[in-house]
Formats: sequence, structure tokens, C-alpha cells
Amino acid sequence: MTTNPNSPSADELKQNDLAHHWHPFTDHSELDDKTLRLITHANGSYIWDSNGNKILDGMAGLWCVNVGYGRSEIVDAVTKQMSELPYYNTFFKSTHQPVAELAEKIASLTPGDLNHVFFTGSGSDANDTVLRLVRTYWGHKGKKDKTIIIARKNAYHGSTMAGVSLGGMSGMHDQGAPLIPDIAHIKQPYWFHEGGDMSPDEFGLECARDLEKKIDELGEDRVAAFIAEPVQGAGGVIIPPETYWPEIMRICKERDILFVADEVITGFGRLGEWFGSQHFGLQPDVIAMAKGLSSGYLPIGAVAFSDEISNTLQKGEFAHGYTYSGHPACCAAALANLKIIEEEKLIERVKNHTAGYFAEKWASLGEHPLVGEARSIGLVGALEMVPEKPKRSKFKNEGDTGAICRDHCFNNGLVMRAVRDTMIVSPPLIITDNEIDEMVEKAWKSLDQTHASIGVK
Ligand code: PXG
Repeated sequence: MTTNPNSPSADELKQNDLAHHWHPFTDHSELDDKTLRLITHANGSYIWDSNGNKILDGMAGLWCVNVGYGRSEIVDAVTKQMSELPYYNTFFKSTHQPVAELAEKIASLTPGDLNHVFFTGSGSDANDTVLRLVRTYWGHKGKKDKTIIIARKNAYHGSTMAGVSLGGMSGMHDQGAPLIPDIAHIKQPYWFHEGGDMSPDEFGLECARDLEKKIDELGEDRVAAFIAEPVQGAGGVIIPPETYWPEIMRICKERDILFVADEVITGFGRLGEWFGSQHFGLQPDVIAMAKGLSSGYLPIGAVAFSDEISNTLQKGEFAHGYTYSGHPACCAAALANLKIIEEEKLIERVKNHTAGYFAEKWASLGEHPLVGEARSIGLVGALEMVPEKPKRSKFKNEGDTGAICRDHCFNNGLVMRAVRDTMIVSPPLIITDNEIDEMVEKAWKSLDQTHASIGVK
């Protein structure tokens, strides 16, 4: 990294930050110059901090840097776009090259006839778009009462009002309530902590049938859509039992409701397919996407939807759009990113090699005395830390052990995220076998230290 002698020092930057920058999802009473981490640069699967520490980024930023850091192809594409056309809107019958190309590309990658793409700035506003889109769709169909969206408890759909209302995180619901009306939540297929004595398959069916029950309770003529992440990410990498998705698909087909897949995390290779829906054989009517669409190099999200929805929406204007819908530079970043994924066959690499290698190594962490389950799918993994193996029990002060483990991980040069007491990873798709070995070694060491810290012998 080149440093400019006129740049402020790391200490000065931290002081400015602490004085003025309000951080997302952060308890500011816990933030000080010791805990604040200044990230200076990144390359491949690694980030560096201002103390010169090289840290393996087990989270690919925030589940997004799928092609890894330091991709000059994306930088060049954006630079070129910025000098040719840095901005123009896509409202009022205007378009431009990168947005037209990207819409066609996304339509070609999504499953089924999701041939129509609306652009957003993030995953949260993609889900705002979803909410307005599905309600408007049913309105145009003459079914104005079909306004309820069914989502799942502990789902994450973003942080805007629509995102938080669709999401099923009670802690978030408490902040900024009242929420958007006509959103209902059903059980999540989280067998490890909620499956009780049932087998995973029995539990998967029960959770899926909760959707049917909810539709019966609310009335089919009131329900617009069911929205779900193929694998819950921020909720703790919750991989549904095998029985779950086929039953959900049966219910969605039999009932007159739309199925929306929130693929903000599972899209763009995370599960070894372009979309997680393809991994599970799902046919959504709508897909929300963001993150891996540009590998986080610039902010962009999108909502892809079916021919049927597009045809229905032809009646008059859909009065919805963001200044930055289809921003040229962001679209250029996304196109360059997708080109890398295709040319380097990153999805095939995950599917045919890396996911298997990762699964095997990750599973070995299940032997650690603190770990009740080590699960993975594609390139996401979770470790359930438990006070007492082999019970699927919880720690008394939920979240404390996770926070301790996360801090040990950082100190050992690994970013691993804690969701309550579940440790999760979602590394860049370019991660090598050696880097996976390093991740697992560092995770084991951090688990040992966590074990010692919490005093479990
Ligand atoms: N849907 C899903 C499934 C997500 O995971 C969003 C929507 C919202 O996307 P934006 O781009 O508005 O953030 C997300 C985002 C975490 C974490 O710590 C997860 C997300 C975002 C920030 C942090 O796990 N997921």
C-alpha cells in the first residue's frame, strides 16, 4: 500500500471516526480507540489493519466480496464508465449501455422466466421494491385484499422499514416500531435449536407446513407472497432439512401466492450455483439480489421477476424508482464482476471442488469440545457452540461466548462472525485450499481460547 505523507495518521482517523461517524449495528458505548479497527487495504482473501495485521477475511466483507479483493478488471471498468457517463437516470424512457447489458445478463442467469429486472442500490431497498411490486401485482389482478406477505422468524431482509418488517428479528422490530402492517411470520427451519426430539426431516416438514397453516389462518385471498432466504444467512447460516423446500414449493404452487427468494447472500455462486434457488430446485416468481452482484465493489441490488408479473404490471406506471436505479458505474462494476465469475469458472470451482474441500475441513471443527454442530453448504459454514456436548443446549448468557470467540478470531488473524453463540463464515469464492486450512486452524485455536476464557474444562 502506498501512503501519502499528508494523510492523517491512523490515530487521527480513529479520533475523527469516534467523534463523528455513527456505525451500523454498533453499540457505541463499546466503541473506543482500542476496539475500533481501521482497515487500510485488502487483496485476494485478506484484509490488513492499521497495525499491519494481515487478516483472513472469512466473511468476504459482509458476505459480498465473492471474487476477492484487488480486482483491477472491476476498477478499470468503473473508471472507463465514470469518464464516459458517470451518471444518468433510467427514469422517463432513458437507458444506457451498462444497465441494458446487465439487465439482459441477470435475466439470462436467473432460473425460469425471471426476464425482467428492476435495479436498486442495496438488498434492503430490493426488498422494499419486492413489497411494493407484489402488492401492486395483486392490485392489478383485481385482488386488492391480497396484501399480506408471509416471512419467517429470524429472517434477515434488510434494515429499511420494509426490510426490517419483513425480517423476523425481534430485537430489530423493537426499534422503529410500528412496523409495516400485513406482514406475518412463521417458524424457521432451525433444527439445531428448535427441532426438539424430532428428526431433521420431520422438523423440516413441520416448519414448511407452518406456511400452509398460516395461509389457512389468514385466508388465501389475503396472502400475496411468501419470502425466504434459500439458506438463512445473518440468522446463523440455517440450512433447512431436506424435506423443507419441496414441501414449501408444493404449498406455494397449490395456493395462489407468489414465492420470493431473497438471494442477497445466496446469489452469485455462494452455494455453487448462480442462485441458491437452483441448488434447491426452487422456482421463485421474484428474486431479490445484491452483494455478490458486484462483489461489493460498488453498491447495487436488483429484483428479477417473471413474465407473468411483468405482463400484469403493464397497466399504467409503476410509481417506484430510486435516483440510483441502474447507476452506470455500479452496473459496469457488476458486469465486470460477473465476467470474472464466468471466465474464472468460480461457480463450477465452488460446486466441483471448493465446497467439498471446505465441507470436509469445516466438519472437523465439530470434534472440538465446544462445538455441538459444524455445518456447511457451498461456501458458508456455521459452528454451534454449546455449553454441554452432545446436548443441543444454549449458554445462559446468550451471545457472550460468541462475542469472546469473535474477538479471539480477530486477534488470531481471522474474521469470523458471531450470531449469538453461532460462529459463521462465508469466505470469498476464490479462497484456496491452503487458505481454508488456515481458516480452520485459526478457528480451532480461537475455539480453544474461547473454551479457556469461559472456564469450561
Ligand atoms: N437480504 C438478505 C438475505 C441479507 O443478508 C439484506 C437483504 C439487506 O441488504 P443490504 O445491502 O441492504 O445490507 C441482507 C444483508 C451480517 C450482515 O452481519 C448481513 C447483511 C447485511 C449486513 C450485515 O450478517 N445482510
